[in-house]
Amino acid sequence: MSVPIRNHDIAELRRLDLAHHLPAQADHRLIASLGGSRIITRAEGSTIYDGEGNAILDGMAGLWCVNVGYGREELAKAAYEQMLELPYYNTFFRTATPPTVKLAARIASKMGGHLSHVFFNSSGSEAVDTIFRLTRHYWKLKGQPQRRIFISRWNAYHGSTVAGVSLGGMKAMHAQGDLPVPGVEHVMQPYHFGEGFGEAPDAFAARAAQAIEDRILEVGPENVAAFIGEPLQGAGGVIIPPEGYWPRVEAICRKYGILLVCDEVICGFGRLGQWFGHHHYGVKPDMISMAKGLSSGYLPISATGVADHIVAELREKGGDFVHGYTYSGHPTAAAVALANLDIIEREGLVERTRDDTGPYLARALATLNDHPLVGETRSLGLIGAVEIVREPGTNKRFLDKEGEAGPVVRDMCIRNGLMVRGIRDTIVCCPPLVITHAEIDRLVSIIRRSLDEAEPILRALKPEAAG
Ligand code: PXG
Repeated sequence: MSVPIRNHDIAELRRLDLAHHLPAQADHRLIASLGGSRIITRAEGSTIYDGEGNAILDGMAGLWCVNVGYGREELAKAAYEQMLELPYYNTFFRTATPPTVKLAARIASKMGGHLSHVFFNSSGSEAVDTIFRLTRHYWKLKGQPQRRIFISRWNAYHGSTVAGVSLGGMKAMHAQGDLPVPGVEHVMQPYHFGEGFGEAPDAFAARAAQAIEDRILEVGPENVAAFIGEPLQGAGGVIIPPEGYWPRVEAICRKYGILLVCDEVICGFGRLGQWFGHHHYGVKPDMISMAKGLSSGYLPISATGVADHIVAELREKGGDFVHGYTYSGHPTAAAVALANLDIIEREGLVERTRDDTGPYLARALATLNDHPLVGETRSLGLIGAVEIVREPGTNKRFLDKEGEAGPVVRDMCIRNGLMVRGIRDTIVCCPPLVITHAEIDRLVSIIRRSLDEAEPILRALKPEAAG
């Protein structure tokens, strides 16, 4: 790389971090006790470097987003050139810019089917807010304003805004904001290992889908606007539904005339070995949200894909859809996204994930199945999970509680040079789509070593004395 390595004063940065910065989704007392955040200073390929000079294999692609890996000069050039020509203009006043229009057409060609329009936003949360507003507006235009209810799943993640948290199924997030807003119903998630252990996968898929139909009937099908779900729940712990789940969900939505919405913020742009997660599961959503891999995180940009029949309603009935953001269709972010899609196509990253690195990761993770702390490994494309349990062959957790083991193993992994997330007791990974076989081998060997090191600590855990 031609960029010189800058010498940062890391101690001073950590001091300023504590003095002035509130990092996202943080335990601020814990960060203060640690003397500030870990400062990440640079990255290349699938490796990040921190201020202490540690090289860390980025098993999370940043935050599930750096699909093309770090250090891509052509994305920097795309931003530079677009900034000189037209850094910013909006799309509010019957205006658009060249990169915005080209990106819309490019995304439409990837979505295919009856999804041929997109609405631009800057983040996944905003893309979900757009879905929330457009869904309710659509049903009003259709003369069915009572269709206001969204059905979602517990443990879903749809963002951090009021609509995102409400549609999401994270109880801790609901509790902090007195959410969800009215009109959101949550049903069981298709988490076979956690909620259907020992059950035949297809019977479990049928039961999880039936929970959706039951709730629809409970609240009245005529009141339900949409079902929303991530094709595969990422932040919830890489919950991969059994294959029979999504076709059943789609059939239920069609039966009651309910919109089907897929949140593709993590699953989009090759993560599951297809351009979009719903392509893998073979369903046809009416709206989708996408972000992260759209620009590989190089600049913030997101989009909401909208089906033709919804666009037709907007066109036919007319009137303003009074919704939009200053940065909707940001030309520089769009130019970077276009260059990012060029890379994904040119390097065949979607196909490589489907045919090569995805199956390779699955085989590599499966080698951990003999470890006494591993209850299950699973993956699809380049997203995977390792379930940590007290007794192999079971789903029993340490101290019979969730969340005792995950943070211990995660911290070991990071110390051993691998960035992963520990979600409750599930170690999850979602590496850049450019990860190599050798790096996948390293990822798995660091997880094994970290499990080995964590085992005596976990086996020594004692329940806190009562009272
Ligand atoms: N939908 C899904 C499926 C997501 O994964 C969002 C929406 C929101 O996107 P923005 O860009 O507004 O963050 C996401 C984001 C985690 C974690 O803890 C996951 C996400 C974001 C932050 C943390 O794993 N996913």
